[in-house]
Amino acid sequence: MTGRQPEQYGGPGEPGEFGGPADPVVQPVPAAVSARVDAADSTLQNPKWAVVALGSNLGNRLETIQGAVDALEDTPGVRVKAVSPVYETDPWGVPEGSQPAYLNAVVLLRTTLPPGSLLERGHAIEDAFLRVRTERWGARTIDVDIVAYEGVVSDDPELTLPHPHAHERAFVLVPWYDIDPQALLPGRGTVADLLAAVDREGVRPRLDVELRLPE
Ligand code: A4P
Ligand code: MG
Repeated sequence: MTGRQPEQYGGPGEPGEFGGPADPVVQPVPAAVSARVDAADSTLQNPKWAVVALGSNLGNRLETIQGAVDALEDTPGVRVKAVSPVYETDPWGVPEGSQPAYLNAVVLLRTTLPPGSLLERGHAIEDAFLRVRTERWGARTIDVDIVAYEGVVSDDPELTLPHPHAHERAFVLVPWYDIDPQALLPGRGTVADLLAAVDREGVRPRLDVELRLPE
């Protein structure tokens, strides 16, 4: 008998059309693998809410914040749903007069990215706008902070959720309340209640400028 026998290829299948090896019989996918695939699939089909705070106190502040909003919208798996009014704010956490004033705004996103990937994208946007890190709370062209990601609570220093200072910062709470008066900061309460407890002085609306919601 000439030619190769199917057994040579280790499986019960026929050899390929051109005499090549036949693929072995496909085994059922293990349940653990199916569960992982289903979990990933459900994240992709169930976008989550995220709240991102943007701040700038160097360079063309408004243009940079708009650039960051556009870059978020250009991110696969991210949709910008709302953009807050813009506020001119006194620098927080540093001696008075040591830094220029900030422009601050908050955006609401729907995203299929997990929190860590959203943070990575935020860092990439900071790098793209030549953010330089020399000191903590130093002046910067842009800061992209994840204020909250659905109900996720985490004390991981790489990504603390909600942002550890959001509840005490009027420059985050005021613009957030503007675009979502019912908002809740996980573990802290309603933004409306938190807002009533903070000093809003030093957070001034800039009615003369506006951010565009990307189309
Ligand atoms: N990180 C942990 N959790 C988060 C989060 N939820 N979102 C980590 C973003 N980053 C988070 O941040 C340091 C590290 O924090 C990152 O590596 C990240 O993995 P950074 O941006 O490199 O440094 P930073 O911004 O100087 O420090 P920090 O502690 O993040 O400062 P904040 O809280 O961002 O505050 N005053 C006014 N008026 N307006 C402002 O926008 N911003 C700041 C910066 C200070 N004062 C301000 C403003
Ligand atoms: Mg930051």
